[in-house]
Amino acid sequence: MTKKHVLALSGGVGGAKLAAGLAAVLAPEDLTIIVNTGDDFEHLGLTICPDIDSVTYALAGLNDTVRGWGVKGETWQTMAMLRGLGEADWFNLGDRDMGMHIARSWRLREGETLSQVTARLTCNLGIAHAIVPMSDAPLRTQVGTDEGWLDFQRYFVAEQCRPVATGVRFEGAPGATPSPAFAAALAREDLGAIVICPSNPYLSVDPILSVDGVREALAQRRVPLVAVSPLVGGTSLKGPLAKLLGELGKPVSNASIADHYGDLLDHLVIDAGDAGDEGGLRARGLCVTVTPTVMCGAEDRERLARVALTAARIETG
Ligand code: FO1
Repeated sequence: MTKKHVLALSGGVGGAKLAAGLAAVLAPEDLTIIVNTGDDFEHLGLTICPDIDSVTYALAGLNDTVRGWGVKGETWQTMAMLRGLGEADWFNLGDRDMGMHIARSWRLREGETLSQVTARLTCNLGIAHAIVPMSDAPLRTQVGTDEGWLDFQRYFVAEQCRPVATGVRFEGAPGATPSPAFAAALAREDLGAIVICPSNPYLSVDPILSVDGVREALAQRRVPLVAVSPLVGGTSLKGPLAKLLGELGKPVSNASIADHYGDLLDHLVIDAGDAGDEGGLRARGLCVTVTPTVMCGAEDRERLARVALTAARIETG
């Protein structure tokens, strides 16, 4: 049997870009995209799943590439009305995006699991590849700060990552089991590689690794595990990774990314601007590919996907 199935682990914006690249170069039956749900929260009675939305919109070609999240060509009438009504306006819900949150919340309330809802909505948007929540149980990321523990979206959006971070924890773990499709993908006989997309290891990938049994299952699978580093030129392009690393007392370098994934990691793909990190990474026994990792368009996404797959010894044709 050819072991060619790829399991990709993704957070939001940066991860979603590589996930879209992988979907562009792999057939639907050869790819399962597992998405972080630690950022999810209940807001104004709706269930919001920002990373599932980012991956869904990226694969459907609906994503706003300038803002980095949400739907392109968005309008904001709902927000204006909510504001006028005196309701919370710190988290921006676009008019088109609202359709997603309403549909998801409605179907969940009707008794579907998050996996079932996600499969339904992605399929109805014409996406053939499997976008799978890491768990159907709530596992919520919280950031410890000098102002106390904050729920992820409070830290990220309301506070704009300003408080000094002291730690990260996942409410609901242990106790959250992998979603059925995640468990099935981990057990596939034809699993050929695991690709960790360029998402924040602490805030976006760790929640996935914290789902019951996942870290152990990944360690036991004897297939290449390749991570694409989210650092670019010694910093994070968007998001709080560089600030977070500094506040947690870790160097802002790929050594910290490698340290974080530890024994799980076989191969790290790093940005050309961080070529200076290569020697140190190789000295710890890692395989390294140095390549431009900034993804500005479809061509960049597909090229980086092929680089990651080559590192994972997966043929893309
Ligand atoms: N990010 C922001 O910085 N501000 C927002 O108001 C905001 C709203 C939002 C609504 C729906 C959605 O799916 C994502 C949204 N995001 C927003 C992005 C999100 O907070 C983060 O990108 C992820 O949670 C981190 O991966």
